[in-house]
Amino acid sequence: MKILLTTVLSLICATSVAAGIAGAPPPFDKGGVKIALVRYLSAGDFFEAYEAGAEAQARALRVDLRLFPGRQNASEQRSQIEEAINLGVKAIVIDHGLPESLQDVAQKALDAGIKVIAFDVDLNNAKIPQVEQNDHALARLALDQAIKENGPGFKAGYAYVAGFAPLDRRDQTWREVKAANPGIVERVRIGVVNDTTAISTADQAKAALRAHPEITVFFAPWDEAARGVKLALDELGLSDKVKIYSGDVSTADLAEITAPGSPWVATAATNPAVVGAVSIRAAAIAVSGQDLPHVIVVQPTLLTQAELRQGNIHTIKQLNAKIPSFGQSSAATARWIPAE
Ligand code: SR1
Repeated sequence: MKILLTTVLSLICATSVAAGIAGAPPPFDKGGVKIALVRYLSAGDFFEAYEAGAEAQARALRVDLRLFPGRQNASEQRSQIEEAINLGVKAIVIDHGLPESLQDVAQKALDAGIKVIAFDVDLNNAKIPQVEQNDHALARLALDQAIKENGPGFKAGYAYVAGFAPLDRRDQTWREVKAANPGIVERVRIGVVNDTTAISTADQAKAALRAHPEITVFFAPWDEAARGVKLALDELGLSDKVKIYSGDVSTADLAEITAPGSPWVATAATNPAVVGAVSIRAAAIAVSGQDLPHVIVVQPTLLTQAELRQGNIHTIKQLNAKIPSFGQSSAATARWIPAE
């Protein structure tokens, strides 16, 4: 019975991707277009929501989306791109990764006539459009809020790992903000990227906060890191002494931010599902032969604890309804592309 059901379900899926979209340019008018999403990281709220958004947009486009999960393994990501090339995909979305291990294999895909879109990894190639979240604005929104609430002078902790394009861009803004406000002093820097970033960050943050009791602000511009700092503050009983300013948001984050006594007071974020959808739309537009800007931007929104509590907002769905510019993006759209 289970086998029969699975077979029927796969037939339904195959039929719907094979159907094509009336009025769409080739090859989308015929359906069955294969697009690969090759990732460097898959664990964490942002990456899960990004994938869900990419899948929803692919379904709406009747695209046969091939997903390659990220395990922070540069050579595996390279092999996955080779595999996607051999599968005969029409486009590859490369999501994060280390530029030096991807540039030649991305060029190999282009040489094979495959369109390539990069999300949050700078492949330094004029033929590869780049999707990003305006990371400078994202960091600026969070830091302006920190200055508004704490004044232009405070001792800060900072969570950062170099080598990831979005974090590097947010770091440029952090450096600019410190240079413009000499009273803001970075007392400690922590950072880790792994499958359990929040827990690993919590361990580092506990040591950092014990060593630097003068810290009153923590800038953690990735929600996994912010969750780790919050865990540390809760465990050390310091939640009323230090405020967290972050990047990113998820339904789980909203619960942490709005919880009574939470030190996580603001985040600047896009809806990651929207970013996933934009990445797939960009790939589809490239395959259709239409023009794309070189940089495709999804703009972030500042979300403060006070406004979230006041608006009784607890889920991403509620945020989408409350802030239309958060729930959708006009980036990489075309008349023939259905909404996800
Ligand atoms: C390790 S890089 C983490 C960031 O990637 C995405 O841009 C998310 O915004 C997240 O903060």
